[in-house]
Amino acid sequence: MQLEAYKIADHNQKALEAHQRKLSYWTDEIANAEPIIQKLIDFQIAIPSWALGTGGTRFGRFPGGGEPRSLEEKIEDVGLLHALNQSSGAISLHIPWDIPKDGEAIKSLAASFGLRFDAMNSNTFQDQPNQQHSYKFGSLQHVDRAVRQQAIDHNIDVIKHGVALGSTSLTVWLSDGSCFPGQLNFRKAFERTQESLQEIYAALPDDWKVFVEYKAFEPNFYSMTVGDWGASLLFANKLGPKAYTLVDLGHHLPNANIEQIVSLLLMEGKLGGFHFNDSKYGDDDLTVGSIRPYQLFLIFNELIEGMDAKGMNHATDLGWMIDASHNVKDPLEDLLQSVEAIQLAYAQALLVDRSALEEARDANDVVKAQEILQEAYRTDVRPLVAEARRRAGGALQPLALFRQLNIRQQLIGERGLKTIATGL
Ligand code: AOS
Ligand code: ZN
Ligand code: ZN
Ligand code: ZN
Repeated sequence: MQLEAYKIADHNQKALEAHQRKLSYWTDEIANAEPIIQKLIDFQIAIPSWALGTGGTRFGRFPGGGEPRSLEEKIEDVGLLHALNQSSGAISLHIPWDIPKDGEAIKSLAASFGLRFDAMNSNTFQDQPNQQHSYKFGSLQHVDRAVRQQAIDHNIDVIKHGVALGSTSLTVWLSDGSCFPGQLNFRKAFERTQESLQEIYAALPDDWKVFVEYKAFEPNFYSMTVGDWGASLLFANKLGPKAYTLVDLGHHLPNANIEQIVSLLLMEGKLGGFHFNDSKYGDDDLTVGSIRPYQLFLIFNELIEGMDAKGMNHATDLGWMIDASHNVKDPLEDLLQSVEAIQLAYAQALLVDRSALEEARDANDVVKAQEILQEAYRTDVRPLVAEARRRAGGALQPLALFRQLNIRQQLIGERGLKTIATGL
């Protein structure tokens, strides 16, 4: 289904008066409201194809109905999100879950919804039917050259699919590692992984980037070969200028200072992109901003500081993506919440008075520094974010409109109650 523009216009018309009252504070009192609104309009967050279905856990799966049955329907779902919020203008595909049968047709379908293709994701953490070698003991790190070659070839194949769709980046997340002490020679595993990545790197087109995603644990529980930002940065540095580190918010050991990691990676010019989600315990992949919104704000604070210091373009110079998947919410409602949480944190971080903060730091005024950050964090920026959406042609209240229009019921009507999206 496609969301007709008049439905959004009707909704906005009804909500306009109340919205303008809230917005007037901004336009009257805040000098830099306009540039913030423009930055919010420009900022787009890619939706991963695997977040469009209800995620499973290792204990069970409870699909909610009307889930996309094909790549075409996944694109349609992201098109719906984008029509509602005008901030989800890209989709990130996963091979082999989303192999396009006809690249040109898929590309023009996406374009009809105003979508482009973000990073392509390879998969060497599962064995596929008819696959010759197993990844049980790793892929790019494997002791057997033939297994490594199979994984390398797969990644190169993913790049080819991406080229056909106009994507310009590859995300490599490896489950490689070991479950028990003694199982793996860490150094040799690293070196083999490095060699394999080098071959993938060599196949990258000129304008492509490769993102090396790290993860502290799971599915391997003793060691992960790309286990932290240190390992990822080592790989990225050895590979060359097209290789970057990718930060997934759920991939750290408990209480890690992610904002500091972000700051240092930016300093090194090696931060490539983000997988946004939230968590309390591990790689929980919960809705962005649902557990630790202050951390999210602090991360954006460092992102803006570091990107501005390098003259980077917020909207285009890093890969912004959600990576979430869970089993109790409507996936589309959840994604609307996640995108909004990201925009709120971004807007709040844009409000930080940076020169005052530097002054407070130089004066060792710890209290002042904290006040400056929390002043921004405690500001209600929802009217600004809504205004950015409205100006871009989206809905003032995307979630409310999604419910009013009974979109899920319509999708169930079209697709059926018992559909399962391919993915995690
Ligand atoms: C796995 O934990 C990583 O977060 C991956 O980025 C992602 O979830 C996976 O690639 C989906 O296939
Ligand atoms: Zn991830
Ligand atoms: Zn993950
Ligand atoms: Zn995750």
